[in-house]
Amino acid sequence: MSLAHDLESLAIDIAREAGELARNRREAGVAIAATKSAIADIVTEADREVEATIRARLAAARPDDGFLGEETGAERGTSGITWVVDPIDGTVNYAYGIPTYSVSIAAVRGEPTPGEWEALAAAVFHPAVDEMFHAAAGEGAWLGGQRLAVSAEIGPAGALLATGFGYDPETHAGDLERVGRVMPLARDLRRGGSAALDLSYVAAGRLDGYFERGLQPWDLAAGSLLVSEAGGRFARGADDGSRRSPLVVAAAPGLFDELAAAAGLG
Ligand code: LIP
Repeated sequence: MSLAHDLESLAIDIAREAGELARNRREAGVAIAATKSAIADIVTEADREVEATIRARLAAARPDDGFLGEETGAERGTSGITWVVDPIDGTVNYAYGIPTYSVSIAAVRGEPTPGEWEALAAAVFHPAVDEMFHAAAGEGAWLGGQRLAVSAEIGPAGALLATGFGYDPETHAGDLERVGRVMPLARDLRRGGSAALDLSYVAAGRLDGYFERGLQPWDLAAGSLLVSEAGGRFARGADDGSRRSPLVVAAAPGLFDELAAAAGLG
């Protein structure tokens, strides 16, 4: 078996265990532990517990690997492999009891920076519906045992798109202006609240395209590999020196260029 396949298997096992822990904590009741970049950017005690569980399992299995997690930050390893982890992607949904949240785990080689890393393996687990999206580099994208492919074509009514909005209210005007530019391409727009699931749905052909500005590496690391392994295109704009991370666009090949241009991917 390839290294990518072995990393994928480990990611799947840990994502499932972590997702079941997150679901159990949700059923027992969720406490907001703190706010982060903005008052709307919350972290729950479950986020912290789930990330600690993932980190411990990875350290036990592959002690020389690095780690980059949403809640506990970065730790360099010596193996050249770094795990990029969002323990609960869709934290606000999770806190409100909306079941659209996921565990996102990716293994990358090289500098753990989007655009510089080589993504090797991905697992995105959606506990509420027991769906495991996974991929190993060069070995396709899968939902369980079903091979995934992005939309083959965009229907006559237009594209089904998804996006998201930043935690900082100051960013909403620009985000809404971007939606206005993109809507002529769309039959409709979804705002699910988990970037990892949005990207997984592009890979599965459940969405034709996705665009959002402000994502962190852990939001997109696994989902971007799923999209590319499912025959889709994923791109992240250049850093403009602002606090806000660049726009990302993911779509089926037939839609990507038009969506990227309308969304303003520089
Ligand atoms: C979330 C993303 C979502 C975005 C939210 C937030 P988190 O990640 O998955 O797409 O719109 O603002 O960044 O914070 O729940 O891990």
